[in-house]
Amino acid sequence: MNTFGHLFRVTTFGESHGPAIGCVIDGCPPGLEIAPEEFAHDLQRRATGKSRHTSARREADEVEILSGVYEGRTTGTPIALLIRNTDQRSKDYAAIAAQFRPGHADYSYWQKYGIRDPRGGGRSSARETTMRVAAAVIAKKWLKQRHGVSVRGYLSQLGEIRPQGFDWNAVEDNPFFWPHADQVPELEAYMDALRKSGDSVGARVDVVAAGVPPGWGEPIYGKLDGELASALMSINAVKGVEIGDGFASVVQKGTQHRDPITPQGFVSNHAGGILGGISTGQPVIASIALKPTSSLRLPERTVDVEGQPAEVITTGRHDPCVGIRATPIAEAMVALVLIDQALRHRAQCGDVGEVTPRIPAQAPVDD
Ligand code: EPS
Repeated sequence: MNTFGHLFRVTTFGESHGPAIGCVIDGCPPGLEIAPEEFAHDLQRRATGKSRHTSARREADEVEILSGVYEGRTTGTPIALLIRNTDQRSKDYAAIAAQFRPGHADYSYWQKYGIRDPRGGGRSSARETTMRVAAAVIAKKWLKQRHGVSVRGYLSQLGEIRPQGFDWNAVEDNPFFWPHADQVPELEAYMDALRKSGDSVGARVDVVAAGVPPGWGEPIYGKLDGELASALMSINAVKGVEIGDGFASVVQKGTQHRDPITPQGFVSNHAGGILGGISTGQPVIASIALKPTSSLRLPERTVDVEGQPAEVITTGRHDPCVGIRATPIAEAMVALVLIDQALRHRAQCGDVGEVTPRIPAQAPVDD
């Protein structure tokens, strides 16, 4: 399955070392202004080669709009976007073409299809996420213009390190998407030591969608949180998804977890902006856990395609922490779910309106 969404449907194609990657977006509302230059900001936020802490591969990631846009506006017909690959170095993968990297999709792809493109991980490469981010540039723009929704993320944990403060303004000013500027030197030193050691580490990313109106999401099988979980879990290396308090809810009492409602506003947001699979009008909050990268230069036991024991060492240009580049990707998946749910809500319930005056997201006082 390479297609995502119901009414705003995105199909991606391409491999990491193939000639190009691309996507087709079907169902985009017509009349939205969009120019090729508008893709650059988010694509550069996600790109490799931007700091010494990520893969050194350098791609221009320039989007060509092949269809669906006329005189700068979407026409409602399929939008095809293409990005040509220019910096493949496939020889790095020759030595492991007949081996499996422990912890990598090499093994499961091979067992499923009986064939794989080993160059750069082929379709299992994080390169594929480029097109999700490109498609979400359109989704984010529509969500902002039509509903005032903003979708922003940040790195909320790197290995054992957690933010000691929070400022949205800090997030875009460092290569980690870290919300506390004072800790950036600590992160740099941590990543430098990790890179020297040859090992990798996991991370956590939080995404906050503010301005989502109440009512988006479909019970029972199209729940907003269910679709967010599926969308976020489809990102390479994601091993866990939480909505709101997530797994912390396990030890909470009901009196702690519920979010009191006053006419002035919700008093807290343990629910992460979703109740019964439907948005409440509070910020939608989702978090993901990303595993440590499996492409390591440190040797490990494996087998070859014949099942014979082997030792694997991965050379090439790899991210010691894929989580560092995951913030724009997580934002993209949240935006793609939101636009799809917004269009579905409009189709079925567009005439309902807001039956009770909207409860503001934040209350000035507690209890
Ligand atoms: C990746 C391995 C590296 C990364 C790549 C993701 O690829 P290569 O070995 O071809 O340099 O550079 O990331 C990207 C190319 C990208 O645009 O995100 C992997 O194994 O997933």
